Amino acid sequence: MGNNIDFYVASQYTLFGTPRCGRGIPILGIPMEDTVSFRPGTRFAPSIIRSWSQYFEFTPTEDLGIDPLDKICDLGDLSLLQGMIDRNLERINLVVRDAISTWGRVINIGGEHTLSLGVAKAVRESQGSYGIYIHVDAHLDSREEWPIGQSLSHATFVRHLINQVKPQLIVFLGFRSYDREEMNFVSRLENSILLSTRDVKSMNNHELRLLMRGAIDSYPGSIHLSIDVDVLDPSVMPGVGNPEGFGLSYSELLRITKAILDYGDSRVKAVDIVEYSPPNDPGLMSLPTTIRLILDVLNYIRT
Ligand SMILES: [Mn+2]
Repeated sequence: MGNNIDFYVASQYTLFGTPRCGRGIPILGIPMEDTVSFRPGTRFAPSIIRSWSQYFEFTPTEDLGIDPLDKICDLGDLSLLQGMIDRNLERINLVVRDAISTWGRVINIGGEHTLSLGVAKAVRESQGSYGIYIHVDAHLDSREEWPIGQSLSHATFVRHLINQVKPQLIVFLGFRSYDREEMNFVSRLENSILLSTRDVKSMNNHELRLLMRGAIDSYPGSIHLSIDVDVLDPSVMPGVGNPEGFGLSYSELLRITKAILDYGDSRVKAVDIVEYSPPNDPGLMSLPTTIRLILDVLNYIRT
């Protein structure tokens, strides 16, 4: 890991008890939480996911006859500087870039959604270009400012990503709660696909897969998949900072994820699973679903 080894904290547990990296697809915890606008707590997600994962069966939802844990190794957590957004994003960029260069791809466990901006820069710099950004989220995260006066936060970072990283295609999936101004902004984007929660729910699996395949085939280059778990319904995933009703079911999210990982294949350079917030999770009832989502991503991602 070159000179960036100082930025790691080796955790007491590894995810699902897998070896530290190593060989395989690396899992990196990014406990960034610097720009929270409502209920805090995402910084605690990577460590609690690791410790609880020891006690689960490692069975993915769809049994493909493979052990998804054979594919991965654990990088531990990134060590961050509380409240220092720019330095943290730069550190994420450095370490994720190293990880992609060394292992070909990386799976990041957040942390707040803003970390995906650092990951996007790392994808761009490791590949020399940036292809498709896929934003699976109840929100568009594309406000000009939020809170008012703050340019960079977890509610605005996609606008920075568009301006700084310049994706060839941006896909918004599962949104249902937005400000009119940010909707106007994303509707005017060239090379974008917008599928609201209602749209996703109205499509069958075949239609969804056709659409994902068409999108992925029409642009070459890297794919960066960023999943905010608040895209799920609060009855499934109450443990988030900014819950929104009428969310996706787990099987709807799984269809989307599978289609992207199937068609994206080796072009998928980074998957971010962000915004799980243990302090906002009554009885930690969202934790089994969060762990299952990680396991299902491991099951479908190509080595
Ligand atoms: Mn988000």
